[in-house]
Amino acid sequence: MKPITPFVHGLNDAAAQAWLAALRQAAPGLDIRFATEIAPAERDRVEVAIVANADPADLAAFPRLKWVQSLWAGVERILRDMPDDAVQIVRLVDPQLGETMAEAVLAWTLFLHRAMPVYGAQQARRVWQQHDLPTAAERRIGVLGLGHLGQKSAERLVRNGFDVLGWSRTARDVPGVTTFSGAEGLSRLAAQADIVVVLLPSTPLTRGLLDARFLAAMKPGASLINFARGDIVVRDDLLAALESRHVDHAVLDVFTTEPLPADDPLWDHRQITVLPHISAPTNRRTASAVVADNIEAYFATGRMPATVSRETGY
Ligand code: NDP
Ligand code: OXD
Repeated sequence: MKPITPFVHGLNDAAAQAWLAALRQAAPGLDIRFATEIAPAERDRVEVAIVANADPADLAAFPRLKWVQSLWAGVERILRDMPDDAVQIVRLVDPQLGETMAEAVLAWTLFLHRAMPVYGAQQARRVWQQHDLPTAAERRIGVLGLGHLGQKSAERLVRNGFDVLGWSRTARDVPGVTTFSGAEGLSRLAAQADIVVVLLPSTPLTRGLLDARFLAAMKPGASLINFARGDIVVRDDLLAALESRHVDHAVLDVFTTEPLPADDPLWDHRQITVLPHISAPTNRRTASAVVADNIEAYFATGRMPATVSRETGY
């Protein structure tokens, strides 16, 4: 008998159906169903659930649930919704997601490196003016967070010839990257980087981390790319730093409220590029293959994949 694996979600119907089809195709050894299709008598056979924006009350229906596999890489929401550590959380670690994020980091770093905001504004005013172009090697890019996504992004930037710095909680060794850790390391990175790329998880220690103090420590005229979570950057402090031109430009893909409300002034800010949380969209096919491998391996060996730490929040 195939292990019954509920897919518990808060997605719209079309997205839920598309995910269910992709998950079933990737995991023929599992009996994956919407939670509502699992009969009461079957519920105590469930050990693992696949979740995407799940309502914790729906998971409470499975008394022998041991772990949940999230379809997302970020876990701040699921940690908030499931504070009880009786059920372990496995987040999505998909090599394709790393490649997609690395591509986005390179694309938007090049956007800033090649002064696209400046030339875009010039075009609007029909101004023909050329600016000096530093080489990639003369441009220092600081990547905050050297995990699955940060490391691949840093490596991609190195391959493109940039001078790359990286910062993480524990000391990391990434080929070609000058790495830092700890509070002092953050200040040292901030003082040197021309572009800071944020790829940290949202945790009690990182929420509000990029505040007036951090922004003031940044190199004058540097820019910021936030592809992680909106609450890591203090919005009003960033606006003040942009206003004073200490920070030149911010590319923001993530916000404390998403979708960003239509009347939010960030939409019209000339020094801000707004993106609708698209830097690394989850690919249903590759993510489903990762999820299938994790769950099938668990039923074959009894070994759970690496779980999220409730202590560190990631
Ligand atoms: P990982 O957990 O693999 O890596 C997190 C990195 O951040 C690690 O290097 C970790 O340090 C570092 N870190 C965590 N806390 C601190 C701290 N207090 N001080 C310094 N460094 C810290 O996460 P991923 O790389 O997979 O993902 C990062 C985030 O990207 C996700 O949490 C999610 O919010 C966001 N994301 C955004 C997407 C988008 O489309 N915009 C798509 C997917 C994810 P250490 O190495 O020492 O553990
Ligand atoms: C994620 C995201 O966490 O898309 O996977 O932000």
